[in-house]
Order: sequence, then C-alpha cells, then structure tokens
Amino acid sequence: MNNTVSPSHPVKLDNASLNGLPSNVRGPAYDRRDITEGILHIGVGGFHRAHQAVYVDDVIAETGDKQWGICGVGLLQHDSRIRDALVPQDCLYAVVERGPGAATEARVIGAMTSFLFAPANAEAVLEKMAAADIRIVSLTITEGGYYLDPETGESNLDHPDIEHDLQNPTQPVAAFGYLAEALDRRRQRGLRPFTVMSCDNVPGNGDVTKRMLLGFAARRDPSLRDWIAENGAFPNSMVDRITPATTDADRASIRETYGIDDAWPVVTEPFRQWVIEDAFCDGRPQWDRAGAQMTSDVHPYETMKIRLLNASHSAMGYLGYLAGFEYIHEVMANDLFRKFVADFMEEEVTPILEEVPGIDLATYKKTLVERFSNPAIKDQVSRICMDGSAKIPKFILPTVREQLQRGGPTKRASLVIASWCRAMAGTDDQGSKIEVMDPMAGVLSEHARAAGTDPQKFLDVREVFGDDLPRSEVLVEQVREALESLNEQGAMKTLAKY
Ligand code: CS2
Repeated sequence: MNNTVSPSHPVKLDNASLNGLPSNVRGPAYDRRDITEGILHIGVGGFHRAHQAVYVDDVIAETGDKQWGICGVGLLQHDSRIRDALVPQDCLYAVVERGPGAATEARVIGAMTSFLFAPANAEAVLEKMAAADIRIVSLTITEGGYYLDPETGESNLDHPDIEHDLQNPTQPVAAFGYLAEALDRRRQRGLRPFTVMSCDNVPGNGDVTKRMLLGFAARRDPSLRDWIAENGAFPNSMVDRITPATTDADRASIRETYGIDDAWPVVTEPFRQWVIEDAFCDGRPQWDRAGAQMTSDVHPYETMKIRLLNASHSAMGYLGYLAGFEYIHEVMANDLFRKFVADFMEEEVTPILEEVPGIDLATYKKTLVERFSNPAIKDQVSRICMDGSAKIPKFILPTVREQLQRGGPTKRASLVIASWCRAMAGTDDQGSKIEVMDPMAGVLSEHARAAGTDPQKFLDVREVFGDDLPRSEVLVEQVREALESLNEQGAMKTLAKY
C-alpha cells in the first residue's frame, strides 16, 4: 500500500519499508525476494547505480527474468562508506531524475541485492565470482583502473598493483587480480567463464579489458590465458548518464520532497544511453527491453560519446575552474563558454568522427548542450576535474593526435591542455586554491608549477602525453600561446580570443 508520508517521519529504506513507500516514489515493480544474482559488479559508484542497475531493474520488471540480480563489490578502502550506507538498507536506494524543468522523478532500485567489501574479505569476493550463478562480471573501475599507456593504449603490466596481484593471487588489490583468480577457480571446477563487461569511458573498453586480462593471466599461467581467450567474452560498450556526486543537500531534499531516508541516494539526469556489443559467453539480461541498444560494433558510438561529451566536460571543467565556476550548468550559461564548447565540438572533434549509425550528429551535439545546461542536477566542476591524468589521455589527446596527423585544427584542445596545466599548478584566476584530486597530483603539480609559460615541462609528463606529443612543434606552440594568455589575462579574456 502506498502512503503519503510526512517528511518529519521519513521512511527508512529497507525491504520491510517497500510496501509503505510514499505515493510519489515508485518502488521495484517485482518481488525481490526470489531474485538470484547473475551479475557481480565491481565499483558501486553513483554512475553504476544510476545506469546499469536501473537498466537491470527495468529488465526484471519488464521480463520477470529474475536471474540477473546484482551483487555489488567495492575494492577500495573508501568503499567501506558505500557498504555502510547500502547494507543496512538491504542495498535499496533511490534514484532521483532531475530534468531542466521543475519535474523530478524518484524511484527505488531493487536490482542490487547484496554488497561485498573486498578489503575486509577478499576470499568471499573470489568465491562469489567463482559461483556458478554469476555469469557476468561488470566493471566501473574508472578510467585509471586500466593502467593504460597513453600513447599505445596498451595496459601497463609493470604497475605495482599488478605486480602485487601476481605475487598474491588470493589477496588481490586490482580488479584484474580478482578476475584472473576467480576465472582460474572456475576453470578448475569445470565451470564456464563469466563475461567481463567494462562500463568505463575507455575507448574500446571491452578490447582493452581483454588484452589486459589475457596479458595478466599469461604471466600467471599460459594455459589460463588460453582458456579465457577461447571461452571468455569482453563486450565493448558505450555508457552514458551524467551523474553528479551525491551531496548532503541532495539527501535532505530527498527526505523533504519524497519522505524517504536514504543514506546514499543518487541524483541524475533523465537522459540515459547504453550501446552494448552483443558478445556474451553465458547469456545476458534482455537489456534491449529496457532501452539499451545491442549492436555488433560499438566503436563509432563510443568514439562519438567520449570525444564529444567527455572531452567537452574536461574543457568546461578546467577552464571553468580557473574562471571560478562551481557547477557545469553555470559554465554553460556563459556565452563565451557556450560558444567555445560548440566550436570545439564542431571544428576540432566532428571532422574526425565517422558516421554513427542511426545518429544525427547535429542533433546529438544540440542535446549535449541541453544536457550540460541542466541546472537541476548541479554537476560539480570539481567532479569533472578529478583524475585528469586518466581522463585527458582518453577524452582529448586521441583527437589531438589525429588532428595533428592530418594538419587539422587543435587550437581549442591546446587551450584545454593549457588550462589543465594552470589548474594543476593549484590556483585559479582569482588566486583561490584549487585542490588537485588525481592519483598523479604530485607529479602533475610539480611539472605544472615548473612550466610557468613553458609548455614543454608539463608536456614532459610521459605517462600522460606519451613520447610523441611533446615533440609536436605545432602543439607545443599552441599550448605556449594559450598558457601565456591564461597567465596574463585569465580564462575569460582568453576565451574571448578563441
Ligand atoms: C565525466 C563523466 O567524469 C567525467 O569527466 O565526463 O563522468 C560523464 O559525466 C559521464 O561519462 C556521462 O556519461
């Protein structure tokens, strides 16, 4: 029965409260008691909970197929926070969609039915992954979780985490250590492998995951590598839904508006998109019944999305940071910024995109501008600017490389690189401190400060720019010009010139 609940007595989310949800909150349209878990997901951040988990929730409701519940897994120490939030509420949580108008929609997602915190019990995670029911292991381990070399796009198997996992197969720290050990257990037990499905914004995310895992497994045992290569599957995918970090203000407003007390709700935009390569080795949910697009070739979709959406985000992020903006929609409300982003997409990115089946690029870009401008989700500039060392090489630099090769325009991308350098030096145009949140913060800040207006020192961070980009005279000159202008005149005046 649905009730209208007073915000002063909010409903604490858990299985028992599902029957008494306030009338303006939609609960799972199925009984979750007999769900079995067929998916194990590593990296239970807001994005996974607003994206894949929502699709699964819809599929279960739509098809009644209950073999694809999700077991969430956290690998990082700070994932104890999400465990402490989710486990007491039976892994239920609210997803609130906020469009640009006043209307918002809240629903409670039931697709995740358990959560395991790996640092406390690696063995439990490995055994769960090795269990016969688990047929898909999906990943949102962030762009940095793949240890990619910026220039070759190949994984770096010499990374200390990978080294650690080779030495300690039953106490891994990286996702790849877990995958390899669990797959080995399955092989020994005569079970099929699970499909490994990456849902990160990494170009060719499935292919990259496959190469990394096979390379890692080969070091453990060549026969394990061959077994995975022959029997496993690694679909590529394009994932999209802008999902800001949840704030205390979100928690409070959800309590107020919907009368539910959720320790960690997710706020997101109404838009969502998922294009998945239909390559699974042991079945999959009918995601197409929930609006996902199954295809044989994800590449054009994913390139379009990463190079337009994510790259524009980085552009707005670093320049916006310098100009003192807090939220992306504020950046977009500024004419100079809006024009800069539109021109960057149009002149520097669009020429290198191939045709994308079923998509009109002009409409796609227009929709992006609308999505970026959505004031209701309050997407944080600081969120966008996190982990640039893993994002810039995937979002911006491939475009730069291609344009340099064909003698095309890279002026605006160079300004983005320069703004990143300025931001990594740690102060904005008003002299306020910028907190650098990046695993490579130390190196980046050091190089950025040493650079001043000499781009070479910053471009020398090989892990980001490779060996090729610092040698491009065109790029070095353009970044130099941009840096000089940013230093002398600040982001706003510089934008006016671009
Ligand atoms: C953002 C993405 O982190 C970032 O820099 O560009 O998180 C973006 O919001 C998502 O990829 C949208 O699908």
